[in-house]
Amino acid sequence: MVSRLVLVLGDQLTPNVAALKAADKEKDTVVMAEVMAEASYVRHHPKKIAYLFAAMRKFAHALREDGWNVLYTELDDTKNTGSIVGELIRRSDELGAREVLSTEPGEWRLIKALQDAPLKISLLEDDRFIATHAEFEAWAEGRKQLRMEYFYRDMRRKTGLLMAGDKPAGDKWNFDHENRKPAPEDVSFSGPLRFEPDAITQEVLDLVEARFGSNFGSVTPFWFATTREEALQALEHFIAQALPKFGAYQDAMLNDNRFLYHAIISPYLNAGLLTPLEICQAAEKAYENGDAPINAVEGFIRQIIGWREYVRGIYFLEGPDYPQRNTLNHKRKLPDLYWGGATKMNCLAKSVEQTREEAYAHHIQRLMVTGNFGLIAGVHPTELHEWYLEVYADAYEWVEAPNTVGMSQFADGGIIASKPYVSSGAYINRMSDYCKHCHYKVAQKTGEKACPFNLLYWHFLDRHRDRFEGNPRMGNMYRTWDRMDKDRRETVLQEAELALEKLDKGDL
Ligand code: FAD
Ligand code: DLZ
Ligand code: SF4
Repeated sequence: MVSRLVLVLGDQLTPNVAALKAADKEKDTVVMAEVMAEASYVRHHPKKIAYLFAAMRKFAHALREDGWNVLYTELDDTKNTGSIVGELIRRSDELGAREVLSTEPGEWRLIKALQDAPLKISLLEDDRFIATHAEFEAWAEGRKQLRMEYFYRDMRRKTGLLMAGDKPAGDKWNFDHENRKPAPEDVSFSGPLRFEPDAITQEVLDLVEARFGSNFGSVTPFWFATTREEALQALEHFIAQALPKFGAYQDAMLNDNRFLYHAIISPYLNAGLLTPLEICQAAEKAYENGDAPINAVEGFIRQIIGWREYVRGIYFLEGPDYPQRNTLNHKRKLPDLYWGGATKMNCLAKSVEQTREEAYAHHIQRLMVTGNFGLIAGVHPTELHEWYLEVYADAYEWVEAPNTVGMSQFADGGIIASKPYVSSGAYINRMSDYCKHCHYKVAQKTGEKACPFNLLYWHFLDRHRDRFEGNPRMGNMYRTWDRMDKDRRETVLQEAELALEKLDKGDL
């Protein structure tokens, strides 16, 4: 008789996950399962499903090699019950197990399902993060504003990353003012390391194509790493070839380059193939060896021990209703262009096209193109939340929802962002070459060819005046608007309304 089952979910693929650390290799049985409930609670991008199934199968194999007893359910197994809880019940019955060890899932939905299951399940805190729940709660306690920057400094102190004693390396905590350069002419980075699918991955690709081929996104070409060894190679490749320029061009976008100097490691990090500390230590080493400048390394480390930890803290602090928040009361249905529907707006068309093909877009494409547009067009934030959760290979609610609902849509009322991330076309034009290839004219503020971002930006500010005009960081925006003559303001608002009508008809 087996005493315990050990649940390992698709985004917990490391021997260092809490449930495996607490288990006994000699006595306990690992349960892993490809199930329809997880693969279809949103219509995930086929690449995301394929990546996880391939990585799960290979991780199960590695666990067996390491001496674990693993019960693995493939999606098409005839006895597959279709859900994680169903599989735990089935395996408990089969083995006569009385207890399940599980690492806390990254989504409230699944936490609740495990808590409600008719089984004795111990939910262990997921300790793959720098900050524990208790540490984040203690940090947040009593603060009026939960600003990432202060939390980040605590994480620097806790990890010792880029610290010279109790001072930050380079005498500054944050080198952002040296970053944010516009798009470069040439990019020296050849992009992320690409891996040829082996037989296991190929089998999964066929399965996913057959079962999820109608979801948004193409399953091939498939080049993701699917093992820890490969993910480590991808990390090394980024550190050597792209990190030095990561900071400077972090916010830039290019029509014909999807990756610029980004790491493309979030799918690996979020599923457990890499750990946050090892990634940051590799970057820190590049700085110490003189291979990468402080602005790049600090900026990169801040994304991981700052933003990533911080958004997770907010997700768990705020509770299960967080993803449904809609402070600005936005109601527009998600426009078809997010699913590849025709649009003459080149920045959106290109960001969506690469999302469809790669299950990847970098932060500024997500925030300042698709996110910004959704916000100024008044799209319902829950619809955008579901879209982001579906289309990116790195998406799990704990990280996606705070980024979308909070940072990008201001739907949490300003917990994460101190002001909404809205911009006119000028920002996109400064940071990219998209506008050069666009039907619309970014310099035109009104008229047939006026960039829709220009119109909708003012429409957003005007319709939310009561909420935002007192925001000290937005005073300039309202002053500029108020300085325009009345007729011009009316024209802008009328044309913005027309643009919204066209958007709803799929004609913008
Ligand atoms: P790089 O730009 O190279 O950054 C390195 C690493 O820093 C990333 O791999 C990631 O782990 C971390 N990071 C950077 N920014 C953030 C951030 N804001 N929040 C959390 N981690 C961050 N990230 C996800 O991992 N999953 C998501 O579902 C997700 N959804 C997003 C939705 C929106 C609307 C926005 C604006 C951002 C979202 N992000 C999400 C954050 C960010 O866009 C991605 O982490 C990043 O684009 C991943 O690509 P990369 O590995 O090339 O990152
Ligand atoms: C995302 C995902 C998918 C597509 N499929 C599975 C699966 O079949 N089995 C599994 O264990 N996990 C899967 N996952 C990851 C889970 O959805 C993830 O663990 C939860 O959303 C919590 O983060
Ligand atoms: Fe986007 Fe406007 Fe530039 Fe066209 S002109 S690419 S719509 S910002």
